Parts: sequence; structure tokens; C-alpha cells
Amino acid sequence: MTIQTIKTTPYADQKPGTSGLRKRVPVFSQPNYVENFIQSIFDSLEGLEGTTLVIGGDGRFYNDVAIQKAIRIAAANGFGKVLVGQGGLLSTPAASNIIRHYKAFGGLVLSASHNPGGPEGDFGIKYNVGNGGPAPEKITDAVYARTKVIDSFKTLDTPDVDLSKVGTQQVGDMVVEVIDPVKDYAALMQTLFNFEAIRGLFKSGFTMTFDSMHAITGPYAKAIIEGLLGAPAGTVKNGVPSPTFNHGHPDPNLVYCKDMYDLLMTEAGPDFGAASDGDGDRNLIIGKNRFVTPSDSLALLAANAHLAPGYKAGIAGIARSMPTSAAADRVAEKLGIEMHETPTGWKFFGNLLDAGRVTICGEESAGTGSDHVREKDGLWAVLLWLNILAVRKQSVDAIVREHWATYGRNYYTRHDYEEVDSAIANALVDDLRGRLSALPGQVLNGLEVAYADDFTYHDPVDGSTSAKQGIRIGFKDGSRIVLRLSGTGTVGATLRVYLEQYEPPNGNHDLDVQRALEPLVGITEDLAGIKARTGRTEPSVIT
Ligand code: VG1
Ligand code: CO
Repeated sequence: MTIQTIKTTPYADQKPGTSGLRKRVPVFSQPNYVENFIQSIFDSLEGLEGTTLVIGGDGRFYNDVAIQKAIRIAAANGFGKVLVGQGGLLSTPAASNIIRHYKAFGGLVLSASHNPGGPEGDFGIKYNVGNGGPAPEKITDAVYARTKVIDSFKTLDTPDVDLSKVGTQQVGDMVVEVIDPVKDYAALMQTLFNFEAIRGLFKSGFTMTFDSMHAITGPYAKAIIEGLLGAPAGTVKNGVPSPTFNHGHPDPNLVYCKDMYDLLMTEAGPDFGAASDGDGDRNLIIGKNRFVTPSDSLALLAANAHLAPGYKAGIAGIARSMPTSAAADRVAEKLGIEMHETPTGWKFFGNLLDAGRVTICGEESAGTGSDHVREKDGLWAVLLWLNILAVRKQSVDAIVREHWATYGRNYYTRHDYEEVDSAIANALVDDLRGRLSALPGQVLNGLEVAYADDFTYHDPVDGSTSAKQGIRIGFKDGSRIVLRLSGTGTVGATLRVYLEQYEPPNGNHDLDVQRALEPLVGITEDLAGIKARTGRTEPSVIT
């Protein structure tokens, strides 16, 4: 086995987005495309010689090819050891845990998350640092700069490594250890939650359905929910990871989990329904007759976290991404703890979690997590919900209603316009940005604008600044419109419009969400002209 230095030429499009580099498989399959990116990551890191790297992916199409490349490049670049999930599999939160648990230098997470997979679908590569979390912008910027000038990469002349069995093998001077993807994660969950109480809940006749969407959480959910927690076999649906996600779209929302939603809205349906995405970091929560929005779920989990053993001493603070509703802010206020508003993307929570300033974080895009790892964690959110249900012995619906009666309700929706022409989307955002300074004080559709800006985040821990993180228009009554372009889409641009309206504790909590937010839709159209500019009469996805 000899280390080879192979000449290469740069690709111009390897800029990491909200969560790593995501492209269609045909793009990733171009000669040296994967090699260039991984070598650029390693070139941007200092002190990796002899250290441990974690590698795992969500099992999507091309995972098996990319993982072999990654192992060879890691060996040729001087890593001492690679820890890889059996079959090349690791959920994103499990990868984060393994990096932390084994004090690895970092990790490569191979996933395009909730994006569809397959030969024409999406693939992705993300680098996580030693705290287990996504690399901060300082590193992703350096990686991108490197991809633009890279002229060679190092690899090893060696056959594929057998990832099918747990155990240790040698690749050049590097050790490859294939590990059980589930074991350490399941152990961590048992330190956080009252498994006995949840077992009791299932014994009492409580029923649930968990949809793994043919993606990575199948083995985790089966081992934990059906295994350790004793839920009946069949509770976990679609639990075998498939390279194409069975030709589905592993995004746990009301569009792609509509059947489950419909089932939960019937008397005959189970008490509780949940799902997770391609790489297992997102969650969907539906109680009987009650869908819980991710923003509400964050607030509810924060308000009730002390009911789980891992959080019984209370939480230090809460952080949410800027477009996420302010429901959690009201909980933080009541608890008298810190509240932080960060840009979209989990990488912005890392510093706050490391500094112990926040314990629970969340995003409106179905991501919730805590300081147990440095990624959002789908199954964690489901288990915390189960723990809360087991202790409170109430239905999801009753718990949600009580919450609104205490804190008020933040009506909330997100309208996505997918695959919009990039030039049109950029012009739309630029034009609106140019008009923001004139908005405060104006009355639009009966609502007075309190502030209008393009969100800039000042990280209170390391002092770094991230500008242009999304347009926010806030109104005097607490309503809010947010507009931003997605950083995870792979075709054209995706315009996201986030709408929110606050209804106090004694207000009307039973309005239809889309109806309640109609006035804000009107204001958005007047301001941004989405229909006129894009020709779209309605959003592609409403969540
Ligand atoms: C989206 C979500 C964001 C999330 C990101 C990665 O990003 O809005 O909240 O952190 O996906 O999640 P964007 O830039 O497309 O809006 V995942 O589960 O795809 O890793
Ligand atoms: Co994901």
C-alpha cells in the first residue's frame, strides 16, 4: 500500500451551505469531486496527524462509494484511526455522540438529510469538529477557499474496506474500527430519560407509531422503542434504511407524512405519532387530534424538560434559530433563563452549548436538541416527549392547550417556493432588503411595522459576526414576517417565507392556522411580489 498524490483541478461549486455540501449524485460522481472536497477539508485542519476521525452516513445512494474514498484519503493524510458505523451507517446525532464519546478529532457525516436520494437524488458531505457539532463558518469558509485552488489530493492504493462486520482492521498505517452504530447512542438516551416510566406508559396501553421513512433511524428506533422500551413490534414503520428511501422524500412534515397525520386525526388511530428524516436529526410530533408545530414543540420541551432525569436540575437557557417562532422566548422569560436568537443552521448553537449558556435548542424546520450532543436529534425529541407524557399522564392535545393557556399561542407557518430561478429569487430578496429602512412606522394592512432588518448575528461567545441571515419584519402586535433563501436546496433557489402571529393566553387558540396568518400573506405579497416575480400562484410546500 503506497500513498499516492493525485493531480486534480478545482471545482467552482463546492461552497458548503447551511449544513455541508449538498449536490445531486451526478455532480458528486464527477471525477475527483468527492476527493477534492474531502482533501480540502483535511487541508483546512491543523493537527490531525495520528488522531481519530469518525465517518458515517445515512445510507443513501453513493454512501458506500464515498465512504471508501473517505477512508483512503483519511489514511493517506495521516489520521491514526477511523471509527466507522457498521455498514457505513451513523445517524447525524449518533455521529455527534461518537465524536464526543471517543474524543475524536472530528467526523465526516455523509448525508443530504431530508433531501431525496437515489442515482438522480441528492448526496452530501459535512465536517463536524471535536465538540461533535457542525464546523463553524470559520472552517467552512477555509474549506471553500481551498476547494477553489486545490491541485492534488492524497489517497491510498488499497482495496475497499469490509464494513459489514464489527471489528478492527488495518488500512496502511491507519486503524479502521467498525462499530455498532446504535449501542453508544442507546446508552446515552438511557442516561437522559426515565425508561422505566416510558415502559410503564406502553404497558398501560398507550400506543404510538414511529415512521423512520426508510431512512437511518430504523435500527435506532427499533432497538430503543421496540426493544428497550417494550413497545409492540410494528410500532416502528419503514425501519429498514434504503439507498433511495424507497423512492420517497424523507422529510418528516405534513406533506410527506400525510398518511400518519390522517391516522392520528381519527379516533381509531394511535395516541402518538412521530417521524424522523433521512439522517435522523429532525422530528415530527403528532398527538391524537393535535399536530405540534416544531416551534411549539421546542417551547413545550423546554418548559417540561425538568420532568426527565437528564434535565431535572433545570435548563440553563434556550436558543432558537431566527425564523423559529417566539413561543420558546416566553418560556425562557418565565423561567428567568437566557434566550438566544441565532441564524438558521445548527452550527450556530455550538458555542452557546459549549459555554453552558443554553441547554435546549431548536429550529422551526423540525429540529430540536440539547447539550447531550452538538446536532439536532430526532429520536431524542421523541423520547423527551414520551418521558413527559409518561410523567404528566395527559394527552398531547391537553398538554399543548395548557401551554397556550399559560403562555399564549404563536400561530406559525412556513411557505416554501422551491426550484425558483436563482436570479429572480436573489433580485426579490435584494429589492426587499433595499426597502427595509423605510418600513418602520408604516401601517401595512392595519399592522404597524416596529422594525425591519436583515438579521445579523453577533456570537456572544466568540465575538464573530454573521450578516445577511434573513429579512425580518416585525409588527407592533408581535406578528412577524421572515424571508430567506435556503442554503440546502440543490436546484435553483428555494424561497422560504415564515409567518407568525401571537395570540395571548386568554385569546382565541382555535383558529385555522392558514386563516389566522392570511393578513401576513397579503402583506408579504404586497412587499415582495412573490407571485408577480416568480409566476407561482401558491407555495410548493406549506408546513
Ligand atoms: C434547512 C432548515 C434549517 C436546517 C437545515 C439543515 O436549511 O431551514 O433550519 O438547519 O435545513 O437541516 P435551509 O438553509 O434550507 O433553510 V437537515 O435535517 O437538512 O441537516
Ligand atoms: Co436532517
